[in-house]
Amino acid sequence: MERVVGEEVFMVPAKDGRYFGTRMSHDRRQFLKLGSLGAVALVTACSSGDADAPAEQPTIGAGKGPLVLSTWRHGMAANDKAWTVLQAGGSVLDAVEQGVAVVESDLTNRSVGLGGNPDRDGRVTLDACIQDHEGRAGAVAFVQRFEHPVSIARAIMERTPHVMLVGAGAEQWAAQNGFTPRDVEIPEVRQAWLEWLKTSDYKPIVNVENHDTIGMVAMDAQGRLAGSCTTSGMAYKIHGRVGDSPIIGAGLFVDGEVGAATATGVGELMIRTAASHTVVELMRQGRTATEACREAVQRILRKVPDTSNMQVGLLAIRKDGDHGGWSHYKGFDRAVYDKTGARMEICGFERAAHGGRAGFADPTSTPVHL
Ligand code: SD4
Repeated sequence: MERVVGEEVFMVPAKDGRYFGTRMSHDRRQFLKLGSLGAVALVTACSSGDADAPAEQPTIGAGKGPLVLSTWRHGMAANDKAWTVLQAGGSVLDAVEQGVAVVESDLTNRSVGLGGNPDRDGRVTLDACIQDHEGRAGAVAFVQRFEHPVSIARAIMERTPHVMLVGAGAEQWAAQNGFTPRDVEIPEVRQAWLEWLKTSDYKPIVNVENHDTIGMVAMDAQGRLAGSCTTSGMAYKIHGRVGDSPIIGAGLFVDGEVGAATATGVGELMIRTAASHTVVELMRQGRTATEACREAVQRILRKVPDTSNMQVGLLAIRKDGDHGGWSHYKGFDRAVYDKTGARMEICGFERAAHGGRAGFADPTSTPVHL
């Protein structure tokens, strides 16, 4: 599809609750944006009694939750759990914590939890974060021997004045606050690491596991948002390396007024570009979730010189219920759970394969700018 100059595709809610794409000129979009900006400014100024109060950016109206989205196929089991929590009346924060905890406990998973691949010193080190509707956040990085780093992250958020604890300090705090360390030795993981040591060749391979980091974003029936992200990071990384997954704004970002985004792939790329925050800010400016993810992926590809063989996958929920994802290389998919049930959806991508052209494989969203 050719790029349409001066127009963009927007997702518009239809009566049946689904979304369809419609084109809107920049002029009209700008007009609508300014219109809602004016309305917000008016309300803000009236309620505060301050005529000079700065105008807020427009917020996006609450949509039709519940909705749970997470990265890769292992997200199906995580979403199931999150959905059950929401159906039982649990909070959306409980849902995103307990959802990804299912994958953390799965010792067959080689990129999340204690079953993950080790770093180059043979140690499994874990990163995680969580963020709620109010923007409160907790994170933990470079921790060893704890099954649920996401729960430690939540405890840091709720019980300390800090956002992030790392390494030995985080482990000490966790042990003192009700978390029990656990030793896990998986012979085949150790064997693979010993094999790797023979060449010690550190090289990201696109989608080689296809069940990487789990990032989850969710919305409850009232439109409240939350997100979580947890990983054992890149296999055979340098001991001490921390990726994007526990970094608020890089691996996860939630803004209760706008939407939420999370990331998977080579974390350094997300950290350098604050990728999840970028996605949320683009949605604030009026992009659909898919458009925002795509623009953020393209920005990474523009800003970082050599991204060949490096996967980046972003997915997002907009507060009005629109959701989508985009990746650098083909192969990134997302697990979705909404009122119509649970399913996998393929995300759009920039490259089909090495040197391939951009494509679009998302049946739920409208292609833009291909
Ligand atoms: C990291 N982003 O540690 C994680 C790894 C990952 O798909 O997501 N792999 O950089």
